[in-house]
Amino acid sequence: MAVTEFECIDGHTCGNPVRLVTKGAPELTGNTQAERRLDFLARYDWMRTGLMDEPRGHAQMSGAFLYPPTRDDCDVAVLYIETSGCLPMCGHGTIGVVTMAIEHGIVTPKTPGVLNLDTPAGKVVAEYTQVGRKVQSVKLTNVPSFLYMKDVEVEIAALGKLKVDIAYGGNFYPIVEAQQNYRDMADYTPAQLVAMGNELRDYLNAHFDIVHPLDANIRGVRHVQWTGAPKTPGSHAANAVLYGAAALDRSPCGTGTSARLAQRYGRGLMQAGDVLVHESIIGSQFTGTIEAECEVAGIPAIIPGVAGWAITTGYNRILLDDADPYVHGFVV
Ligand code: PYC
Repeated sequence: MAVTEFECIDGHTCGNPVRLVTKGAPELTGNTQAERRLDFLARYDWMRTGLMDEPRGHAQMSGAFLYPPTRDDCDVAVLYIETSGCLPMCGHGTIGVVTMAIEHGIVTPKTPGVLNLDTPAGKVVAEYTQVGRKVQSVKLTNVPSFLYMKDVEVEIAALGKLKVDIAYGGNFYPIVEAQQNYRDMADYTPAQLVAMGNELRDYLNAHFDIVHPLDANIRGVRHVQWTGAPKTPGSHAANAVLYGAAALDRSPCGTGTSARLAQRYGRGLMQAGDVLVHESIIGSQFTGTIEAECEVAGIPAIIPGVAGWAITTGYNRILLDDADPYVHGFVV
């Protein structure tokens, strides 16, 4: 019988949890952070389920391990863990990780105020502002993001026929906007958004092979972005993002906001320099910006910026004890 021990800093980004594991990261093989992610999934996914799922975590739980970078232009490498799997990139997670790592002196950036992150999806730059020890805000410059498919016809039991756009912002997102059979996320309970989102995700993964054109290991839909009219002053749009079996992101979702910017750019509704203040299901806000235009395998793309804040809520020493029948977690 073995006990595996982890030390964690717990916190949240605009309401969504972040568990930064500061001790207990397994040694991984791989020349890139993307390769390390595959090694983690093959050998250590039980750590993710043990740390994220019940009874040590919950449906929304999301976190990260830190590693030395695999590339010279980065300060630190991040491995994202979440109830839905090991994400190529996580925006709210990154804002939380940067806040906690800087406040606790876990990483030292070469340039104060800027942390260069080696993520499985590519390089992400985090600029942060600090007053004393406290990080006040973090702005990410995310990986190239693009509209992948437009007006995809789908059908789910609860809503009937829908048309969705699929955009990439570090993960792939079907984006459901107002149309004949869907008006606004506010028309549904959280449980309905979860159930409909699971059905839509399953439909898309069963009918379409959704693959990043430059990295075949980034494939499939894990999240669904329901949209609606914002309620918080200053917001331009609202979303409710499903991930895992039952989680609705309490933040406006960093990679989801990047995907929404890319979708709007791809449809000619936004251009370089434009700003989208995005609001979550609890009314918290990220400021999304189109930082620059680029191309991904010939597809018009953007470099999104996403800004938000995070806070530390506590310190957690977690034991994965083989004597526990639920050591590797469970999902209800
Ligand atoms: O902020 O990118 C994000 C994210 C992904 C899943 C949950 N949050």
